[in-house]
Amino acid sequence: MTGPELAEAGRLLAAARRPVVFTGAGMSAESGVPTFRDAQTGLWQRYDPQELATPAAFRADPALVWGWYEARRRGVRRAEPNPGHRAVAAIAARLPDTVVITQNVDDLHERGGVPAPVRLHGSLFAPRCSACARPAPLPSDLPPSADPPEPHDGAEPHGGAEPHDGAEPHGGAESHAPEAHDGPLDPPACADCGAPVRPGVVWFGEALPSAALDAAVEAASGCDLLLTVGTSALVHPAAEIPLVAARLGAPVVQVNPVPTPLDAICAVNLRGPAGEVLPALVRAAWPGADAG
Ligand code: BV8
Ligand code: ZN
Repeated sequence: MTGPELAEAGRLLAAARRPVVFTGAGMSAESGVPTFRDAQTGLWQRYDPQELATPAAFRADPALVWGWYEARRRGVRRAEPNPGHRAVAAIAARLPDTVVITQNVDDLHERGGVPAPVRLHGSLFAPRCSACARPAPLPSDLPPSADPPEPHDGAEPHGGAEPHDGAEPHGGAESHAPEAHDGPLDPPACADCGAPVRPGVVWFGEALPSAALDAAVEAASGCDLLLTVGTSALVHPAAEIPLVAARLGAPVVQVNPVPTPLDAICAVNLRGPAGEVLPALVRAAWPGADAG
């Protein structure tokens, strides 16, 4: 990507001291993590994500919803941060007052070099009890001494037993049970109260974590540039964060291959994929810089 828009966006970034980088699912698209707009795959294509991501869906069918999140968590585990994630880390490394705010529940910002993004919608890696909110271990993180997963085809438990599908034994319990199973999966029970464990994400109809929302509004209110990357800006209250920055006079630069409701408030709209545009933007701001 080149051209006057990129040069202008580069100028705005080079002049910034307190930038906010606000990201959505498009940020991780080039890492192979489907966006909410993308069609779901396999069993899940029968379901609308906005219906599955609700307390009502979990109450109605905990195994279906837990299975969906386990499938997404496995997908993210197999994914790698893309050059866009690394460019965001390069901006934060160069400008220490950068605040990264994400709607994503994957951990690719952290793995891409941004240690503590503000997480508006939670994480796939922070399960907790659906009743007492006690943090729960990730199924795959169960210590080896924990009782082995239920044999699901009458074969011996996995540890040391014959491979159950004739193939080489997979490495470790995690890659076994969850890998083989891409459907409904009973959520573990809370070690304290026995209630089902739920994913540590914010479901539709649920309030955002107040600390994260407050930190996001504060950062957007005090920023001197807001970079919005890969969001359709349709989910609230997250979609209001770029508006807070614009209302207080900060320039907003958007990275998205297609127009969104944010176009009108943006000083510059960079039409392209984050994995290509963000490294180019870092180089436009700081020629010769390592874009991560
Ligand atoms: C609440 C976690 C009340 C779970 C998520 C005001 C107006 C209208 C509706 C509402 C409103 N206020 C509240 C609502 C209701 C609702 C809402 O916003 N509904 C929408 C759909 C109309 N909001 C809520 O329910 C919120 N809670 O309001 O609670 C309350 C208050 C107090 C007390 C009690 C209750 C909670 C919302 C959070 C829901 N959880 N995620 C999970 O992930 O499973 S939202 C989830 O969807 C994501 O986190 C993300 O936020 C959203 C998806 O949006 P995007 O990230 O933007 O992704 P999308 O797929 O849409 O678009 C991708 C974009 O990337 C596209 O533009 C595409 O062009 C672009 N792209 C693609 N490839 C690339 C790219 N860009 C760059 N590079 C590429 N390569
Ligand atoms: Zn509990």
